[in-house]
Amino acid sequence: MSQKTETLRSVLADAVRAGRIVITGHDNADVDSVISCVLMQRLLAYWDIPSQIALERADRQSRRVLSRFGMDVDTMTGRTQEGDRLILVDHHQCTRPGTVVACVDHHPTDYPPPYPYVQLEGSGACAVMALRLLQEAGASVTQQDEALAITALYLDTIALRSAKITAEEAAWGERDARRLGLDEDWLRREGMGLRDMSLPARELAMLGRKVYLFGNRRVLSTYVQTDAMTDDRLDAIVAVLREELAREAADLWVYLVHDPVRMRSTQYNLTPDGCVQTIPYDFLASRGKDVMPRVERWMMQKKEDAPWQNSLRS
Ligand SMILES: [Mn+2]
Repeated sequence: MSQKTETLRSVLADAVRAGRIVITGHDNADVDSVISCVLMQRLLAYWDIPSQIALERADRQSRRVLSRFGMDVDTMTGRTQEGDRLILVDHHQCTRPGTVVACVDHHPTDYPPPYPYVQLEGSGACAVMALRLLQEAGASVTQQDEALAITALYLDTIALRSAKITAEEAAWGERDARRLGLDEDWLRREGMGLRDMSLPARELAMLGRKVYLFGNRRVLSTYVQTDAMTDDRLDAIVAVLREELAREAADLWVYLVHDPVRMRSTQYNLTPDGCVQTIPYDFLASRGKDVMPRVERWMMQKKEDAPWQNSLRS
């Protein structure tokens, strides 16, 4: 067992004496969050530490994808309680009742949280970090574990194309998908996740919704993956976002349009004063790696009277 896994094991062995151990992903859990929970629970089972998975809610794609593996995501949702000891995977800001004892995440931050065990790394998928922990702990890793981690990797990196995945990790993912006999066409299709742009603007505006708390500032973010965005659709989506920004009384809404075909992203920052700032990327930007750390820095440093435009230069 590595030093890292030994530290995690002893933190959890202490925690289980204080309360029920609950593993949870981010709100509106995506495939990577769900699979990270499953693999983390495998690790705890290997250590004979009882735990439960309790997601706030799971998104539609995760329901569809996990059912291919014979798993029912609905059995993994549930509430947490004040006395619970929480393990956060695929996020590091706690949004639910309970005391966080450990966090394994791949969303970088300049402001790491002070939990007893914190592992923040720049991996394409958090599920890959969980798979590595299983291996480092000496547990026997099954083909199903590997297949789950590779699936999470494809789906969390726009089919291995996002800027958050290294060339080395992408090559490993592709090689192992082949070795395990996974359906690569299906992985690519699910990973690219191209949306039907005839869907209602409200639906296109609210995909992949996440809430961030940066100091006392509340930031919401959603995104869409498409190669067919038009000015008209974008106007309709922005109108919905303006409404939602006001309704949520948030400080900022970050909307991302990822075009996996042309391999580029555009970021739209909507502020309560009605402005929309557009930031183009000439690559597929990652919300966790390229976008939110910069927004976090901006929000943490922003003076009340600072002009929005000046503070996002980096
Ligand atoms: Mn993730």
